Amino acid sequence: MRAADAFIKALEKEGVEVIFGIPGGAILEIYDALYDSNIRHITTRHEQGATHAADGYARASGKVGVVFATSGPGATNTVTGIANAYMDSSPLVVFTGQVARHLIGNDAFQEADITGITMPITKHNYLVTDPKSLLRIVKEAFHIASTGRPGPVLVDIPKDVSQADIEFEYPSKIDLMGYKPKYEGHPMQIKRAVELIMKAERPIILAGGGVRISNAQKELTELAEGIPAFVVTTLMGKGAISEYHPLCLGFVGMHGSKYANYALSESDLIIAVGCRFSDRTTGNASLFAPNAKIIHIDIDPAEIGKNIRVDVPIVGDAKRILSQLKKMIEYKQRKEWGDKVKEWREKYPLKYEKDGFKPQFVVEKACEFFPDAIITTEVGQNQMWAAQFFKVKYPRQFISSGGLGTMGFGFPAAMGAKVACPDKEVIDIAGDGSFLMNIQELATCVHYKIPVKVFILNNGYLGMVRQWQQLFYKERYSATCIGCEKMSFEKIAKGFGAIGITVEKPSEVEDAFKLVKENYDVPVVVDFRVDFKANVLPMVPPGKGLKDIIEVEV
Ligand SMILES: Cc1ncc(C[n+]2csc(CCOP(=O)(O)OP(=O)(O)O)c2C)c(N)n1
Repeated sequence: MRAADAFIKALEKEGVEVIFGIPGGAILEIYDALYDSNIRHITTRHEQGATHAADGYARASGKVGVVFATSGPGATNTVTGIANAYMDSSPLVVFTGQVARHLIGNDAFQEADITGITMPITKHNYLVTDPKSLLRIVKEAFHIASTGRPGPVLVDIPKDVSQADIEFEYPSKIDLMGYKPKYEGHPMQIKRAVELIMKAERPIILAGGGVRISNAQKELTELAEGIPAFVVTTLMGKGAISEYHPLCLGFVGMHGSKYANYALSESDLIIAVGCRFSDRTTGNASLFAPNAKIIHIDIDPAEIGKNIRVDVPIVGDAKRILSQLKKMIEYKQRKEWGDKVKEWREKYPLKYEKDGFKPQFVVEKACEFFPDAIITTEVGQNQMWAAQFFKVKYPRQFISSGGLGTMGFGFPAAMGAKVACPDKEVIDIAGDGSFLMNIQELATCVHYKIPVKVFILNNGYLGMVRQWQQLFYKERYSATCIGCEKMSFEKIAKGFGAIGITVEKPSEVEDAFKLVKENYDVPVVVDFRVDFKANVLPMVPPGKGLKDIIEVEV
C-alpha cells in the first residue's frame, strides 16, 4: 500500500480526530490519502496558527494535538508554535513534508532542515529515511509526545517516502531503550516529605502546570485540605485548585497578588508540584523563600534543583504521589499561620484605579458573565490582567503561553480549544498588538464556524513593553505606540465575516457581553478601547525578591 495511505491509517489507529495544517507540494501524497479518511482537517491560514491551534486543542482536551505542514516555509512557520508547546509541556505531533531523499542537502525548492532547526525545541524529532520505519516512528512519536513530561515531537517525511510502497503493519506496543518515564515516587522520599509536612508550621503548596497534565486537581485539593496548606499557583498552574476554594491564594510571582507572594516568601515548607520554578514565579532566585524547606514533585528529573535548591525531590506522577501523601499525613491545626495569611489577604487585596475605562474592569466583568468559559490569553498586560482577575474553577480552563510568552498564541489556541470543547464558551483575552499577530485565523473561524470570542483590551500600545519603559526606562516610549485606536477592529472583524463590536466606556460593557452571549454560534470580536495608561500591578521588579513587590496606589 502507498506509504501515505498507511500513514493515515496509522493516525486513525492512534485515535486522531482532528488535524490542523496547510498543504503543499512535499506533503501532497499525505493530503491525497487524507481525502479518503474521516479525520477532520482544519486548514488554517498560517502554519503558526495551526501549531498554536493544535496546542490549544491539546491543553483543553488532554489529547495529542496534530499538525501537518509542507516542507521549507511551511515547516519553518511551525517553529514558534513548537517552541511554545515545548516550553509549556504540551503534547503535539507535527508532521512535515520534506523534499525527496535524493534532493536533501541540495538547496532544493522549499527545502529546510527542519529536524536540525527544531532539535532544541522538540522532545524528540525524526527524519524518516526508510519508508519501512514510517509506521514505527508514528507510533513512537505519539508515545513520546504524550507520556512522561509531554512535549512536541516532529516527524519529517520526504516526499518519495510517502510515495513508496509498504505493508501496513502497525506496532501494537513499543519499547524504547533510554526512555522510561518514572511514575511512582520513591518510598523513602515520600516518607521524608511526610515528616517535613508534619513538622511544618507554615506550609504552602506551589502548584504548576504538571497538576493539570496529570489530572491531579482532586488529589491536590484533598492534600491541601488534609494538611491544611494554602495553595498558590504559577501561571500554568491556574486551575490546579478552584480559585474559589478558601485555601487558594491564586496566582503568584512577578504579577501575583501581594498576599500570595508574602505567603510563599514567609512559608517554612513549600510543596512544589509540577512546576519548574521559572524566574517569573520565583523572582530573584537567591532571595526566594529564605526560610522554607522545599519538597519538589515532578515527573521530569531534570527539573529538580535546576533553578532552586530542593530538600526532598520526588520524581514521578503528581496524581499518584499527591494521593499517597494524603493517605500518610494527619491534619494539624496551624492557627497562627492561618491568621497571618488572612491578615495579608485583607490588607493587600488585588485592586486597581477606578477612574476611566480600565482593562481590569473588563476582565472582572467577563469573569462574572462567563464564569465557566475556557479562557485563552495573548501575551502582555492582557495576559496578566486575565491571570489576576479571571478566577477559574477547573484545570483546563485557563490556557496561556507561559514559558515562551508568545504574542499571537491566544487566538489560534482558542480556536483549537473550541474544536476540542465545542460545548464550552471559549474566549481569547487579547491585546491589540498580539491579536494582530495571528488575526488571519478569523478567516478560519468563520469558514469552519468555530465560534470563539475575542475580547481585545485595546490600549493602542505594546502595553507591557510600554509599562517597562515607563517604570524602568524613564518614560522613553521607544517604538511601542501601535495606534490601534485609530483603526476599527469592528470593521476588520466584519470584513472577515465575523461579528465586530466596539466598546468605548464602562457602561457599555454589560450590553456587549449580552450581545456576545446571544451570538453563541458565531465568532465575535469585541474591541474594548481601554485606558492606555493602565499598568499591571502589583509587580516584582526584575532582579528583586518576591517580597519587594510594588503595590498599586489607590
Ligand atoms: C512574538 C512576540 N514578540 C514580541 C514579544 C515581546 N512583548 C511582550 S509583551 C509585548 C506587548 C504586547 O502588546 P499587546 O498585545 O498589545 O498587549 P498589552 O500588553 O497591551 O495587553 C511585547 C511586544 C512577545 N512576547 N512575543
